[in-house]
Amino acid sequence: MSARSDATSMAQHASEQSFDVIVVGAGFAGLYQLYQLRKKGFSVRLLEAGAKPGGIWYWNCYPGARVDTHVPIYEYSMESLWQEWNWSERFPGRDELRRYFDYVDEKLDLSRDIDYDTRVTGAEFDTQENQWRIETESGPLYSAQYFVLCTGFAAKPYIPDLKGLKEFQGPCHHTALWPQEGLDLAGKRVGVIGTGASGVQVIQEAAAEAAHLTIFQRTPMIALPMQQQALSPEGQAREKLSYRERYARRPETGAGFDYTGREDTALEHSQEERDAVYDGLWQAGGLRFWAANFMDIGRDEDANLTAYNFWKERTRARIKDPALHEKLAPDVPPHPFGTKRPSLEQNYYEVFNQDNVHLVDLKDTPILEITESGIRTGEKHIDLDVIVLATGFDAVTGGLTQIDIRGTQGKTLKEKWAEGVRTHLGIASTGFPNLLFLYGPQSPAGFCNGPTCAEVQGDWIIGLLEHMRGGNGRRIEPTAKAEETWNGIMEEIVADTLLPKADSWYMGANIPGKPRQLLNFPGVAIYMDFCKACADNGYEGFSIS
Ligand code: N01
Repeated sequence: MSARSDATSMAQHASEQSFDVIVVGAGFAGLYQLYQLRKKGFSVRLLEAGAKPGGIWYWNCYPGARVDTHVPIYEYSMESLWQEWNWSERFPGRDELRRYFDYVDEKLDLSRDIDYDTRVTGAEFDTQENQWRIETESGPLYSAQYFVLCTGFAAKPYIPDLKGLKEFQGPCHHTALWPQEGLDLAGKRVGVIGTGASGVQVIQEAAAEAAHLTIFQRTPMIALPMQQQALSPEGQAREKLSYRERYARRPETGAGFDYTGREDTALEHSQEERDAVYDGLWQAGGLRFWAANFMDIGRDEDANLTAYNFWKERTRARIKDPALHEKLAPDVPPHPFGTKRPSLEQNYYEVFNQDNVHLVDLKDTPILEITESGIRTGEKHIDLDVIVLATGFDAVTGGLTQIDIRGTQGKTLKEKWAEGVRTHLGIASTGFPNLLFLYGPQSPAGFCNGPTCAEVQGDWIIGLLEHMRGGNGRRIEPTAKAEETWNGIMEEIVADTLLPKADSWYMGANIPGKPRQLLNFPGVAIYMDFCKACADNGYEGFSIS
């Protein structure tokens, strides 16, 4: 290093703020890390790109944004928090979720240790000092012994390379980059591209307000009835008697809910028996038809088809125009049911009975280009005032690889994972010492209720940091062998499921060129057994020095 760059580097270090732990992301996972680590005496700073806490619920302020996990399962299990908090609906909307985060922030006094409007852009590991040096878009530099990334699974929106997209003169927003001040759709000609969970939610709102709504669908969504309910404070006071048991059950289930999948198979039952089960799950609503269903639905195509056919019949009965039946609920499933995440809907299928709503099936008439005033398909030009890009995310890995993270082997995390993700337990990656990620690739993340994993995976990470602080070392990273073993376990799991049969974000298949692999570990309880065994065996698979 030259004398000049030496001096620059010393000056940089002098202006750095230094901590034991830097946490990135003020969603469920990051806030939990901040609160618990601070309580245990670590010096912690949380860096957040948004202006307020909430993570995904800060950014996703598009019309209709609403959680698809029921409360009280979708909240922290800390009694000091839930005793004094009540919800107005079983599946709360975005504004209420944001109020919950403000409440948590105030109760736990979190914001004093958070730097908002601070997007982390890069980080480099200093092998001499065992410190991460962290850069931000707005300028401030930080250093920390441990760098804990809680960026969530959907931190990097995906905008497809549509010809002419920049030409459009009206408002055009991705759902996760929606203007915080809102956008009035009333009386407008609105086009929505994408029919995933975000698309379904915007469509339901826009259909009620827009003069005309055009829905550009590539793949039909297999959406399930939400069965929304209003909640009263009195009802919740009664329910709270069972909260402790319900929270204790969350990590013992498949998806971190208060229910789990059945142990019997669809195919061992007669159609009548099966349909009775399906009907019960349907009426109960939420994600039960997916996550509390027969054990073979996710593994056996014949079993899967029985669930799909039940869904198809129920759904078609709601759509008046028979020509739309095949478009929205086709005879042949677009992919096995549940291999793409089902969305919850309230009146999604009735929307297509409205005169102001028009479906464009992109398989018949693809988008040719976006113009100044609308969208040209293979059939015609559609005049629009607003375009909504509900086109999803570079999910699970994108939030991590969009940060220029440089480890000890001369590679960025993005370069290391260019051919596929490798981690140990979905928590750390070889060559990136003292870097830990929560809700990340090869952990349950997309298959796990957020608050559940924030707590159980979060506690495991906190345990690891306490272990290190207890005089066991200053540097930790997985061995290459442990990564290969974990990857082998993931491959074995995916081979036993129907998941590879869909071009889903679970498989990395929604992003052109992204390696195709199962990005998340399906099964919270089993995953936590692996984590516990690792810790019980002295953090087996990690090299500590
Ligand atoms: O994204 P998606 P999302 N031309 O990837 C289409 C969670 N979430 O933001 O299916 C035309 O699911 C794409 O089509 P196809 C939830 O976990 C939760 O909706 O690839 N269309 C698809 O229809 C969810 O799974 C909540 O053929 C294009 C859509 O865009 C995850 O976030 C609410 C296209 C993308 O769907 C992601 O959901 C919202 C193109 N070039 C989100 N490219 C709740 O809690 C993509 N598409 C309720």
